[in-house]
Amino acid sequence: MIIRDVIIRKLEMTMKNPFSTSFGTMQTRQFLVIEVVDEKGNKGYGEGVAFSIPWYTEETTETSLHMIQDFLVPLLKGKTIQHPDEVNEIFKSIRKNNMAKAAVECAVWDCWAKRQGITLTEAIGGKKEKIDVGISIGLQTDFEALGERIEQSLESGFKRIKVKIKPGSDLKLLSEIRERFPEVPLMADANSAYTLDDLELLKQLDQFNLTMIEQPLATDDIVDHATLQQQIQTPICLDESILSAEDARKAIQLGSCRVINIKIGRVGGMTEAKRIHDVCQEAGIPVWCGGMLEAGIGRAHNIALTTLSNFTFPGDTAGSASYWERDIITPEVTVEDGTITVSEINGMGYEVDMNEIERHTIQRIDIHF
Ligand code: OSB
Ligand code: MG
Repeated sequence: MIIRDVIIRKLEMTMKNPFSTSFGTMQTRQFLVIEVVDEKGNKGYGEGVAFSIPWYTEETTETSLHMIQDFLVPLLKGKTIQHPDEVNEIFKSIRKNNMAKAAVECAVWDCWAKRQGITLTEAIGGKKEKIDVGISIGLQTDFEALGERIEQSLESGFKRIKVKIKPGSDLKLLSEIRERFPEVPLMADANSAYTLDDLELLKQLDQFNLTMIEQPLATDDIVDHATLQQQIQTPICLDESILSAEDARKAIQLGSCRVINIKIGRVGGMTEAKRIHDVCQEAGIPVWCGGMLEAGIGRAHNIALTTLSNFTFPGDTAGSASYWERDIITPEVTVEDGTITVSEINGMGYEVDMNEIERHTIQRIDIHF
């Protein structure tokens, strides 16, 4: 396969609800859509999940656009690609910028699967026909609002609830949730809002029977997380700290976590996501698929990834309607009884809705080799 054209689009869409975490609130979502076209005319799509502000990782929509246009796409020029795993190797000369890499790499995966006449799920070796999903609920203004959101999510059938916590909005919040929903599979995501100075507070999380606590400490830490895991019963799940299969191996070896959240963008693509899955499976560490408030293309890739066997906890991949008035794919991703049925359509499993994509495009760059 030889890539002949790459179209980079920057889109801006407004989410139905603002989403708040310990690092801030967002409602306007800027993201990239990468379209690749091979020499036979097959097309593939990838979504660049970086936010417009560098609060989750250092990347932004603009930095990933720069990396893709000026460094990553030029590396594909003239290359014959036998298998999409090769893209990870081709991009190795560029340090980090994982979300930029993943956007292009996922487009190549989609294109290659279509060219082979198989689904992306088959292409990566996934086996599930349905995947279990949970929902991540952002920080709310008060417990009333949060309770309402949890209630609605449970009625819709989501398999587990994840809430965001931060200093000042943690123990009391979780105890209120537990009072009203004693049995619900519940987890809390701190997005790095604590340090080991908060050890006494973090120990108290054990009383809430959380399935896990996600990324309590610094984004780049695996040492303090190991110290913390020794002092608490609640399993630690790492998100921000794991950028590669090597990171996963080291974190597991140190005892820094008992679960890993895999996000394709954070780790630089589908190939690296599969590797982390395999490293974890080998070590008996379950994984689940995280979310980046994706539109349909990113969501489709997440669904395919989740079909791998060690994705044993429900992921954050809710349906399109949880985020958007109207998604950029058809059909939209729907959730029934807390599960998504994996598409049998070749490639990523959904058609792109070009009208919707065009409607939200605020910048477009065409590259032809
Ligand atoms: O930490 O998992 C996270 C959203 C934006 C940035 C980071 C995170 C999240 C979520 C929401 O928790 C996941 C989703 O619903 O897509
Ligand atoms: Mg997280």
